[in-house]
This record gives sequence, structure tokens and C-alpha cells, in this order.
Amino acid sequence: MASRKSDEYAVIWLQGAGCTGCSVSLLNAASPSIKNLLIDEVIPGKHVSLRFHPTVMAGAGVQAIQAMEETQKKGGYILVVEGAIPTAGDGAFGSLGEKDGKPISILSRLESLAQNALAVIALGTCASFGGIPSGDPNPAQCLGVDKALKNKSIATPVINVPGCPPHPDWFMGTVASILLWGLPKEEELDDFRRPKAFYGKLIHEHCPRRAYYDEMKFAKKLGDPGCLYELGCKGPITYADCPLRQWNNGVNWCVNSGGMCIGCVEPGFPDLMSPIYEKMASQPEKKEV
Ligand code: FSX
Ligand code: SF4
Ligand code: SF4
Repeated sequence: MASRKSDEYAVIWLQGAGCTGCSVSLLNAASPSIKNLLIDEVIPGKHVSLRFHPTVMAGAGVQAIQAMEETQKKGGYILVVEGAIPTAGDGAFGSLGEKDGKPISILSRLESLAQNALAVIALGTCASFGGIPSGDPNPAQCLGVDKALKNKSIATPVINVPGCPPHPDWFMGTVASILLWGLPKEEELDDFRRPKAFYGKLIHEHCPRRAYYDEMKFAKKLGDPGCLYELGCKGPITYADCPLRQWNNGVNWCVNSGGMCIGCVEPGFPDLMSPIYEKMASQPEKKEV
């Protein structure tokens, strides 16, 4: 059989301040699976070559860092960032590798890796907007990637794929779309640089408990039927396709399993959504359909 060489797209995966839940979510991807993404051609004729990933790579230590830096020199890769960027103390709260016996901060890694990248995918709410590590009082002054790069006037395009954790389809779909059609056009992203394909719909508009809300039938405790609004559901201010796509390979999602939407994909999460289990202070405005 004639061998065919596929186009290779190098990916460097940087981890900042986070819980690695974003990686775990992606490792649980069902279709395509993580094996399909890493070994097969997820798009015919195009292959993703993951050069550096702190959690799953077989290599370690100096050799792994060298492999990453060689890819960095060549440029043109996709930089995936998981976790927020600690900026306090000139980045002293997070490091990756060292030079002359001194740690190299995640902040300076981000700046140098982003400059040679084709694009940056900020995966998860921490990387997109700061997320949990940037919650009050934020002693490490954690920032989202876009903000950290703007502070240094680095103009490499950033695509935000938030969620705490993000749905694997949101990442797979964003990567597949870049391989197929190149970087997303500005009109394909929302005001927070999220792909509208995944973040264009309000949870509340597609929620199976919406009829209860319209009839003002509210659950008084977890486990009750009824709308979860009075228990703290943030679906009325949260944009993601969870009710339609569902999680765990389409098995279930937050509200359907009896828990409220906590607004995990939104800028300002978790502070803006807190107290998580209390009704929002102001009633969301009803929009005409
Ligand atoms: Fe953040 Fe990723 Fe939440 Fe965790 O590392 S988006 S804390 S699920 O996993 O960055
Ligand atoms: Fe569904 Fe929450 Fe909206 Fe109620 S408030 S309809 S539970 S999204
Ligand atoms: Fe996040 Fe809400 Fe979707 Fe649950 S339903 S994953 S809290 S956006």
C-alpha cells in the first residue's frame, strides 16, 4: 500500500495554575477519542503532533524541555494553555524548567512560547479568564492568558475554550476547525473570544426544566422536581451548549442530574457566581424570543 505523508501540526501544551481537570476531561473524550487525536489523522491528511504535555508525555526532565524548545524554535505550532498565569512577583508562583540553576516562570514561558505560535488555545476557565486560581483574594495575581499576553503587547491570536472543566468536544471541535479551515474568523467568536459554535446558546433557553421556570414552579431543595433557579442555578446568565450536547458521551449534564448550572464557562467564575448555592441577587431580564 502506498504510504501517504500527512500534514503535521505541532502542539505544545503548557500548564499553569489549575487542577489538571481540563486534561482529564480531554482524556475522557469519546468520539474522537484521545487516541484518535494523538495517533490517527483526526482530519484526513492532517495529524496532530503533541510535542510537550506535562501530564501525559512519556519523557521527563531536560530531554522533555529540550524537545519543547526545539519545537518553539521552529515556530508555527498551536500553543494550548491549561491553567491561569501567576503574575505576582514577576511570575514567581509557577515555573517550568530552569536556566543556570534558576527556575523559568510560567509567565515568561507563556510570553516566549506565544510569540512563535500560530495561535493560542486557552483551555479551561482558568486559562481563559483566570478562573478559580484568580478568585478573591488572588495572592498569586493569576490572570487569563489573553490578558497576560495583552499586558506584554503580544498579538498572537487567542481562542478561549472555557469550562471548569471544558467539554472535550469543545476542544476537539476547535482544533478540528483550525485544521480544516484555519483560525476562526472574528465573527465566529463571541465577545469573550469563545467559539460561538459551542458557546452561542444560553443554558436557560434549552434547559428541560424551563417550563417549570415559566410557570414559576421552583425546587425548594436538591432532588425536587422544578426549576433550580431559587437554589442558585446560573443557567440564565451562562452561555454553553450543555443541555443539547450533554456530558460523558451524551449521558447527562448538570441540571438534568439534579445539580444547578454554576456558570463554569463565564468570565468572573467563580466570584461572580458566588455564593454558588444561593439565588442570584438580581432577576435576569426576560428576553423576547
Ligand atoms: Fe481550571 Fe484546568 Fe477548572 Fe481544573 O487545569 S478550568 S481548575 S477543571 O482543570 O484549569
Ligand atoms: Fe434550567 Fe436553571 Fe433556567 Fe431553571 S434557572 S430553567 S434549572 S437553566
Ligand atoms: Fe458548566 Fe453550567 Fe455547563 Fe455545568 S451546565 S458544565 S456548570 S456551563
